[in-house]
Amino acid sequence: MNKIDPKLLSKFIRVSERAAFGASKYRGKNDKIAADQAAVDEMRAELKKIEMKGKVVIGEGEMDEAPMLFIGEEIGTGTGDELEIAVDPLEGTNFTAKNLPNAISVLAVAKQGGLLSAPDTYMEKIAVGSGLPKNIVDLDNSVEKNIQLLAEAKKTKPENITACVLKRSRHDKIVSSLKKLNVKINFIQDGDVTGVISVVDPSSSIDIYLGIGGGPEGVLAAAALDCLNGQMQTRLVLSDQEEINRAKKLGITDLNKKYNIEDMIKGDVIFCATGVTDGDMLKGIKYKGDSFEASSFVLHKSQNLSKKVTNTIKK
Ligand code: VTB
Repeated sequence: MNKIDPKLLSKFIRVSERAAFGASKYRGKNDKIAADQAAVDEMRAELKKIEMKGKVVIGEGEMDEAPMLFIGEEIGTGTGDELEIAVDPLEGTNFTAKNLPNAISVLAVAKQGGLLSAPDTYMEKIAVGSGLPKNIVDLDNSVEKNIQLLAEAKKTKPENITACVLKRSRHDKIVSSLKKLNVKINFIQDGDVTGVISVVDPSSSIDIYLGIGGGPEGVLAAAALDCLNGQMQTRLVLSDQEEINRAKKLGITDLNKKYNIEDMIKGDVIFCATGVTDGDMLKGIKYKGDSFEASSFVLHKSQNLSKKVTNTIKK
């Protein structure tokens, strides 16, 4: 495997740490736009310092919107390895604005051509943890069938399965199927990157993630699951011609393609997430005088590395 230089790992951790710090200043301030902007500014400033020929493939917006950290934006010093970066400087803008749990700053890094360039549209997602038969669940199966197959593989009954679902009316049908099977449902208000990752988190009781969320968030979660041997399948939801055109512009030709992890993430990958507010996976940013403490979840596939780190950093 063409590896990402392990020396870059601490630098990427610093990127999500600083972005989380930026967002943390707006916790409970009821201003999700300012919180997002602060995370973007910090993330961008930190990415600029890294010795790489970096390119944003998943960012804050698509090319013609020209925000900061847009798809196609070149970042880094311009020397070094060619890397692709997927960012979500603030996943959980509502959580931050209301000072609720589970806001994170997140990024993934791969070698050139390693990340699916997903448009900012919705995406169907289904994910399960490690140690299960390959392709055990499938987006084309009914919810009932997927749950039955999963329960059988886990040598248990559907009533002992816990599913994580984003609380949205578009998921009513999924929810009623789950209820019929007596599956336990863990609803989340936002933040399906954390929701999907919960299927591989040993401290969580989630067995399966189901539903429709953001496309960019899907690729970020896939990066994490790839490092932790989870399974995930996704499919873009393109609801009008404008969205179809946007997908095509990003090089997507088969609009109905079902993506497994290996279709979204190729080769080596790094994943870093830092807590903004306290959450299930991570603690939020803590202020300590002229420093702050940041807790991150860090993965690097080629090093088989998975760790939680807490660093103290000068403001
Ligand atoms: C999704 C989900 C995100 O926002 O994008 C969701 O992937 C938006 O869905 O994790 P709605 O349009 O229904 O609100 C998040 O929950 C947070 O960014």
